[in-house]
Amino acid sequence: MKLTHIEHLGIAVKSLEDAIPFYENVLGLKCYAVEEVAEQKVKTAFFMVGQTKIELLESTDPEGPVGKFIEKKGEGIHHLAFAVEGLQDSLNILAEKGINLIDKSPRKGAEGLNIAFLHPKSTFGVLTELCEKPN
Ligand code: CMX
Repeated sequence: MKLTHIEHLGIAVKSLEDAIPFYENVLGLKCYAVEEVAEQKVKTAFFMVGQTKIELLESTDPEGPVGKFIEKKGEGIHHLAFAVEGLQDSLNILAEKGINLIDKSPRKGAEGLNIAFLHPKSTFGVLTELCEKPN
């Protein structure tokens, strides 16, 4: 497997409207995109810090993954996403090693990336995402 960098950090918030001003006015970052990912039942807002993104996640459905997370744990760090070279090959390697894959093959995520999640029960409590830019 070849992880190249931390692609983004996902942070669950109750409201993008409430959270964005903290990142912009207090931390001095710029929100460069807001995007709804209907399949994931979230609305996302992106900020760049160096080569790493911060992805704020607001749930659009209480039964979605972020809605359930906030209900159970409250706002906070939701997932860690690594950029990887060769996503499908990496998933095959992880499956061989007995890692619990939420996605056995890549699907489309925000910003057109191919993504796949690993279950937090297999990754020491951190929901882990692997991302790859499409060719
Ligand atoms: N980080 C760490 N642990 C988490 C978690 C998270 N983000 N979300 C759930 N868990 C834990 C739960 O606390 C629970 O632990 P316990 O059994 O100890 O209580 C366990 O995982 C299973 O939780 P669950 O409630 O039974 O299962 P869920 O139905 O909530 O599903 C998960 C959990 C991770 C499988 C689901 O959220 C998922 O498939 N996530 C991947 C997709 C996703 O998160 N999309 C949103 C972001 C999209 C984007 O970035 O664009």
